[in-house]
Amino acid sequence: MTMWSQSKNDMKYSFLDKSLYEIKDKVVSGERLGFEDGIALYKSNDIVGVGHLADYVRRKLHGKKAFYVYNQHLNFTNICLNRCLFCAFSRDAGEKDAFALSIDDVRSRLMERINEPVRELHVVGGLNSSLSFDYYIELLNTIKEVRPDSTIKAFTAVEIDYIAGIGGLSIEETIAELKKAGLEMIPGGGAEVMSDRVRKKLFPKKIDSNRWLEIMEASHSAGLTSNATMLYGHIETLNERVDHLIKLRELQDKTGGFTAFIPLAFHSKNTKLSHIPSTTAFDDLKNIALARLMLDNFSHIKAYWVMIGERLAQVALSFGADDLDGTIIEEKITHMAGAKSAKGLSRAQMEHLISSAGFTPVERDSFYRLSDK
Ligand code: V47
Ligand code: SF4
Repeated sequence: MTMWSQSKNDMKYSFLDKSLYEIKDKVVSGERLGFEDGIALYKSNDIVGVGHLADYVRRKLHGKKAFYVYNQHLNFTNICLNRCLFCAFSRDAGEKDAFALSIDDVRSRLMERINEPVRELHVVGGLNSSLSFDYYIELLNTIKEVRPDSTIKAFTAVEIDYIAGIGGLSIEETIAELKKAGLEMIPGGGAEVMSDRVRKKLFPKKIDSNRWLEIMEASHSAGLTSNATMLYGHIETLNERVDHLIKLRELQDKTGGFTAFIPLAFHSKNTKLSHIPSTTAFDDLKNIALARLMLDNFSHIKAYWVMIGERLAQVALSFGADDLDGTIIEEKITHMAGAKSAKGLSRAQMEHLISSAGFTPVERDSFYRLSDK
């Protein structure tokens, strides 16, 4: 049984794609969708019909509310041992625009915005062999010292695996140490597409999907919530996408520790895959809607405006998304790969995007508690 469930007559709608009627009955009665339903939804050209199903679920869960957070991104290093083929952000040590922030640099970055009501710090970086285990601890301590009232959402499962390696600790011990230093939530990156085939071709050095899931499970057991992502629009197949969503759903059944899912649209500029064209609006909306329909045990689906643009993110609110992520201030990872969206949004811009799409803006913290602004 899903988080919602109603009578079969709850939705009157004429679908152009007749195969969607069967899925509609399942959605309305709260029956879990299977692998074949996922494939049928991805293959359907009835984008409005697919969106209507997702919007039905979205409205059952959140009504007209659309969430966002006042957050700041902090990328502490772009030096990375993995050098995934889809990444325009990473550099080898010694390259001219390679960087690693000292703890003092981190402090100054935070101080630059100290008068802004930042409620969440999103902190991620590459796997940089010149940073020690103590650096990560000091990084968290410093952020907590400068911003005691903000939540630290930091280090993807890929980084946690790496930090455990340099510290010579188990994953459980590493998470306990990071938590003690101020870590409160894990971002959803690094999952990419959970397929060995894609991993071999695009990110052979990165941890595999079993390890990613294992680290997420350990984080949830330690009482940390996390997000989950899927990078789409490169060489993945529809089967691999649906399989990815089902793997996340299975772990969520076990732990309940995921907060939001964020589909990430691949941007190819300045990467080794620059021949791959941008994702289309059609596919971006499909991924939002599919996530809402397949991930029946996830509370929130984010339309990450940085990747799909502010304008499409607004439309995504009617295709299953209930969250626009955050104000961000300065985004690097996607902009280095050619994103045309703004680098940050003000609270007023965010609220305008939401209210002009017919929704009620709700400023939240990392745990979806409401703002006291
Ligand atoms: O793990 C890297 C992806 C991720 C590219 O948890 C790219 O709240 C598109 O995970 N084109 C990092 N995507 C971003 C991320 C995230 C963002 C916002 C919120 C949250 C959250 C998490 O970005 C990486 C990778 O999957 N990525 N390069 C690229 N060229
Ligand atoms: Fe490194 Fe992450 Fe970029 Fe891969 S996506 S090269 S792990 S920074």
